[in-house]
Amino acid sequence: MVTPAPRLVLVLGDQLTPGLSALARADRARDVVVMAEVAEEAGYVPHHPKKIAFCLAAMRKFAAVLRAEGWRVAYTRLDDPETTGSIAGELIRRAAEHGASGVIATEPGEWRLIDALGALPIPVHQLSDTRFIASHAEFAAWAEGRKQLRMEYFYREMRRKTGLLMEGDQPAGGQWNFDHDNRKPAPGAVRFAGPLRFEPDAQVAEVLALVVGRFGNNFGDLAPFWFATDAAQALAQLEHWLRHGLPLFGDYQDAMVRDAPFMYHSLISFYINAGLLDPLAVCRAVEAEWKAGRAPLNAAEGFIRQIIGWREYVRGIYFLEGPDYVRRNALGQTRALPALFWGAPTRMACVGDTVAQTRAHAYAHHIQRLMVTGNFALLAGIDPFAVHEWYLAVYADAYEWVEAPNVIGMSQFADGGIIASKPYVSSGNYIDRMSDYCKGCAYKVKDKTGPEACPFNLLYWHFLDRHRDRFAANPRMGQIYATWDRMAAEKRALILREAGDWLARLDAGARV
Ligand code: FAD
Ligand code: DLZ
Ligand code: SF4
Repeated sequence: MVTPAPRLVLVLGDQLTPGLSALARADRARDVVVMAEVAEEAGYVPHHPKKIAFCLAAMRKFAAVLRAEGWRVAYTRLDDPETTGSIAGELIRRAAEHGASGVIATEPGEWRLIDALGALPIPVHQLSDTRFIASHAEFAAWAEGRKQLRMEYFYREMRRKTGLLMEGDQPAGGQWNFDHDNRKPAPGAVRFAGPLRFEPDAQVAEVLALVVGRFGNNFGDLAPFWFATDAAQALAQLEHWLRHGLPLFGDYQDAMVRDAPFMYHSLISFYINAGLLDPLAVCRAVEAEWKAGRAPLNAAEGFIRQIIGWREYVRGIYFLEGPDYVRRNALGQTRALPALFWGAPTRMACVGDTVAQTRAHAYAHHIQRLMVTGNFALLAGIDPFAVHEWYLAVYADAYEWVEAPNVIGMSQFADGGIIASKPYVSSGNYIDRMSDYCKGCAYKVKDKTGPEACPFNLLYWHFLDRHRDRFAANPRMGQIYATWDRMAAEKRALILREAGDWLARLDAGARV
């Protein structure tokens, strides 16, 4: 009997899941798994060293799991002298080496790689990524014919589909959404000690040495490295947070405290996105905490909404809108990304602290990403593509399918309002209400003009004024424009002049 030629089974750095559709379709007696640490993936944006180390360490450990389960794994290390340096190149090289008849892959999370696989000179079968709750077809069917693609309605569909927090066909507690309970301002003290810190073992230490040598100059601190790098550790982090973080997650979801970078957040996005934790299983564990009376409904619902609502919804938008989505710039903003995003000193405590935490941990929580750095970039008129590349580089959970809709759509309004019905902009007031940053800032949040005026106060009106044609007719923004119009003409002129001067100093590289 002739043995059929093997097929290559591609497993990418964010596909570290035993039940991956490509593995499920393959035959471990016949096929060869291909995993490759490659310069192209490590370098298409200047990733934070912690992100690279996490990815490579988790890939090496996952390869060991597959081998233990009987798979043949052709694994390329970053420093392999034979490497071609790209995923496509490694597939071609391995196909020749093993006489493979084709490639079985689970669809990657970035158009860049989907296109690269599609262009290979060998047959490639790209399967759906079944780790998500909604398929592309389901999302497209939901979106079909709707004027507005509001997350809230999609989320309700996902609640019905999964049965999470449902009592028959009704939402538990009689409400779909408990967001109004989740806006408490910064607490005096944060009782959650933050994520578990895992001591690097020998395998992780080897990766850290490689990363420091090759990517030590990238923005971001490699040490101390404490991320989970396998499924068991990721599960331990989840369980730790369920007990100690979840109960107050809802209450303080939107709050920011200077010395508490993690607040009550779960820090599991790295692990879910890489495939070490299953999103649905995480949600069922959260629901079980609520059912057992250990977590309130506002916390459980708030968290589950982030996963089966936002996470699924942004992925749906990314694939529905297509590869040009990341290049959208509906507001025509063109300013270069200022050096303060890469750690140049700033007098703004909120921005400086968020960037410093990002440098230290490859992490910032949602409200810092949205209402501090994102808000600042939008108000200052920064080119959304540059903002997108920054977020993609600096956060350890960033892959384009999830990062781009959050940045281009939700945060920068560069998609013209597909995701957000109005831009997420605020003056310093919001940051003052939700954080303790302003107390320790060189600027004064109460000052609307003058040498110490909070830049968010100046830039807020500058933004609204320069985009008046676009937003004045938005029913949710009429009130804001009415307030602006009621101000004396001299005051408006002063605000715009001071904002312009501040932006000129920013462009000149001054410490602002
Ligand atoms: P928690 O606050 O504990 O939330 C729980 C989980 O919900 C997260 O782990 C995540 O899986 C999911 N989630 C929450 N909000 C979102 C959202 N808006 N979109 C998708 N999933 C969500 N998330 C990423 O995973 N990767 C990104 O690159 C990313 N970029 C972002 C950029 C901007 C401008 C904004 C505003 C948000 C971005 N988010 C991104 C969403 C969110 O900020 C992170 O998921 C969250 O901060 C991760 O930390 P956590 O695990 O502690 O989350
Ligand atoms: C993020 C990342 C990095 C830094 N390095 C690799 C790598 O060397 N090999 C790999 O297979 N994947 C890596 N990744 C994750 C990929 O960039 C990710 O799979 C794609 O962006 C698709 O989401
Ligand atoms: Fe940020 Fe303005 Fe508050 Fe300073 S005063 S921390 S710049 S919001």
